[in-house]
Amino acid sequence: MQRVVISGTGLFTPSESISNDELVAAFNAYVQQYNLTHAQAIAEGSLKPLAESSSEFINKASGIKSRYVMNKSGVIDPSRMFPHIPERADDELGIQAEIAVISAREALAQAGKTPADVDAIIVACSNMQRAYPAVAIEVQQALGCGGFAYDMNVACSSATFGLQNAVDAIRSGSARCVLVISPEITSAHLEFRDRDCHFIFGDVATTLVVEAAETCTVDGAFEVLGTRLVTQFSNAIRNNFGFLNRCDESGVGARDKLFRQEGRKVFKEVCPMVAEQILAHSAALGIAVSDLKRLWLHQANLSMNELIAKRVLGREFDRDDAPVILDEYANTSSAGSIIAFHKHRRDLAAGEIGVICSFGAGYSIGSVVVRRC
Ligand code: CO8
Repeated sequence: MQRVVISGTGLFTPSESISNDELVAAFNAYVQQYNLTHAQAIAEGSLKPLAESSSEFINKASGIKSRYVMNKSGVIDPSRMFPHIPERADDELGIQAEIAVISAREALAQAGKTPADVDAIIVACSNMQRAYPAVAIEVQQALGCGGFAYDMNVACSSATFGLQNAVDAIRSGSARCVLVISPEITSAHLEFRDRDCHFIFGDVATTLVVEAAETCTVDGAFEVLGTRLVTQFSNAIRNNFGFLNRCDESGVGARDKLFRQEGRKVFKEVCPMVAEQILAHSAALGIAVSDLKRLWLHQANLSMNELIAKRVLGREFDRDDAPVILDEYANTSSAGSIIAFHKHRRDLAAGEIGVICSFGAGYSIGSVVVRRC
């Protein structure tokens, strides 16, 4: 069977970051204004007052300390509470394609490849900025690549699902070098006026260069030993935004057209599934748990990752075993585990093994077992 490697990674990080304190100050100013505006209805009992948020809660419940965003001023303006991202003309490069291209160029340089070497691009992320043409095809043109390109969405698991598609394409011979790009502008689909989730997400773009081992020219690539995907339907993480919305005017702009979740339920249901998947996947490949050097986990919640790492590795949580980037980046949906891989893989010695694992809405879980070449 054709051996496949990940030979390069790229990361685009927005220049603007919001600390918990800044986010909470904006949120609480919004809450105070809301309660003032609706003071009469609240006093009459027909409307519930909104409760304030706190940095202590956010840090303790999630481990998140800050998040990068494409636009900070709109998010922390209490009279707006969402990013300001101006529309662009059809003949300009779109914002999602722009950040995708930046991360792709870094990944290609790291892999020692040029756009001419790439024959497939998969843009895999939670939210696409339009229905068509595919963002991936726009990226293909902007980079100057040949071959084919398409978009796919499996929420937080998009990158690992895209990675399996890339590996399968190379093994089947339909491509030799594939870019898996995750440009996540999650701030546009987050309700910053909802205390339960206003702190969760951040923006970023990542790229993986996936190619046949025989074409790889750089040191330190990671061979893909196996990929395993699983899905199980759940409404616990859901966003009803879509093209049918306009067909029922009563729902336009309603809360369910943005991200929402039952965080506790997700936590309880997903953690055991993820630990089981990593253990079963490693066992199926004949890899002992003691040989797993690193877990590059989806970055949604620190306690979640501590629990999963403990269950899989059977020892106390150590950031070296399962690197944490969510403190700085928050949940960047499909890009989270790839940022962890991008930043924390170079210290592995040749032959050492790790697992990239994503999980999220769907539910969906993707695990990819890799070995440093
Ligand atoms: N400040 C102060 N208090 C608060 C706040 C706040 N901001 N928010 C809630 N509280 C209060 C609650 O009201 C509650 O009070 P009470 O006990 O009186 O009822 C108390 O704090 C505890 O609330 P929770 O039970 O909600 O708190 P948890 O400890 O469970 O923490 C988390 C909440 C952080 C959400 C946690 O449950 C979690 O992280 N769960 C996992 C979530 C997860 O992994 N989700 C994956 C989603 S990502 C994904 O799949 C991608 C989707 C696509 C992305 C699209 C981009 C937008």
